[in-house]
Amino acid sequence: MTEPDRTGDLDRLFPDLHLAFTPFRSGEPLVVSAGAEAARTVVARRRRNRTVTTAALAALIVAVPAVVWAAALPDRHVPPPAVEQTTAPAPSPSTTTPAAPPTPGTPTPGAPQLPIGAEELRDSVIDVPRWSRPELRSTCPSGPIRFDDGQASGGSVDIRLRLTHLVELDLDGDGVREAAVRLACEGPERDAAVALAFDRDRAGRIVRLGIVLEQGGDVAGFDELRTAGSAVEVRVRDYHLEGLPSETIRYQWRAYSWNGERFVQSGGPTAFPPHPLVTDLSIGGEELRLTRGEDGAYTGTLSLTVRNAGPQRATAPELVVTLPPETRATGTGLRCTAYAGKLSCVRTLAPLDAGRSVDLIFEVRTVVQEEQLDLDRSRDYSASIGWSPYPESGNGYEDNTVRRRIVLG
Ligand SMILES: [Ca+2]
Ligand SMILES: [Ca+2]
Repeated sequence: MTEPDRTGDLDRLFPDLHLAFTPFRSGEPLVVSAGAEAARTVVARRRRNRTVTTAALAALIVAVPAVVWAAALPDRHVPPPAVEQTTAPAPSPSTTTPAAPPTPGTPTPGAPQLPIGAEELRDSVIDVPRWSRPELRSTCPSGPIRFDDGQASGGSVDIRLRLTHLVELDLDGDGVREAAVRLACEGPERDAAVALAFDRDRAGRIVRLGIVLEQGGDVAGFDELRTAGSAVEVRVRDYHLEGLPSETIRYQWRAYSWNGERFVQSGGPTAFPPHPLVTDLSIGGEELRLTRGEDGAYTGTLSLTVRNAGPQRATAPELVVTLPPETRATGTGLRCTAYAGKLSCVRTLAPLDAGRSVDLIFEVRTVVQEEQLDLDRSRDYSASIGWSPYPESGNGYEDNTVRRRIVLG
């Protein structure tokens, strides 16, 4: 039985995997420091309001259940849930903090702080934080941006910002709902997201309270938000969705809470355990020397070493070798195709256990007359190893390709 010719997939194999995953594994901290000045203002205001309103407004308690507005944002014509007001018993003296005198120039305390609703947030100006990944900054805008129906132009026809998965909850325990939302920067080669929380400033305007979570570290992405008490729970995944078998991607719910200064993880796992389908392969090779034979052809031996640093057994590592088009390569299991001005060869290796290495040898031979050899061109070969379609973690791809000189002598 003839093996299927997969050489047409060469361009897709390792370079694309590398490109697809490296941007989501930049090693940046999971929780980006928020601590905006607005947040401090809000907290200070909240302290004052709580002090005063506990005594003055003991009869009014705004009982607000945490509301999750599921997967897609709700139809904007659906009104937000009504705020239910109930009469509560007067607080006992022991829990009542004496009212502080109002600060001159500040709004008269006593007016209940309005919760933030989905409809309002979807049609407001949002202070989009600067994207922490440098490669996003040129395409994904930041700063104050007006959203219309949950969307905003990204400054380019191909880029748009979109609000999804809005949740309403009382982040700071003052009895009034704040809001958190997933903000995505979408476009070609772009799938970035940040979860943001919002509150109101003293004038009642919506301000960004902090960054709940941004993609980075072991979080390749996240696609859902929900509430758990005063925490925002985020469903994170360990790999990008594109180009991978769905069973490869794992999900976790991680909880983040506002500590008065910033969001910190308050629940759920803090890391993904080693992936059963991900291991760290690497490849090494030396300069390829071709010597002239009696028939005028140049020949040489290409020696490569493939290693598996673990932690898993790679059941079918795939080798890709790229050579100049004037050459042919032969060796066990090697299948070569000349196209696009180069010779590309692939070989599927035998299973390689963690901690083991294998040496590979191929014969390389020129197939044109010496005068046809383009000696002015850069003469390199490259060899890459991968366990397609499974990605490597972190910066694991950095040692998966070797490029060396070819020397005619
Ligand atoms: Ca609150
Ligand atoms: Ca590697």
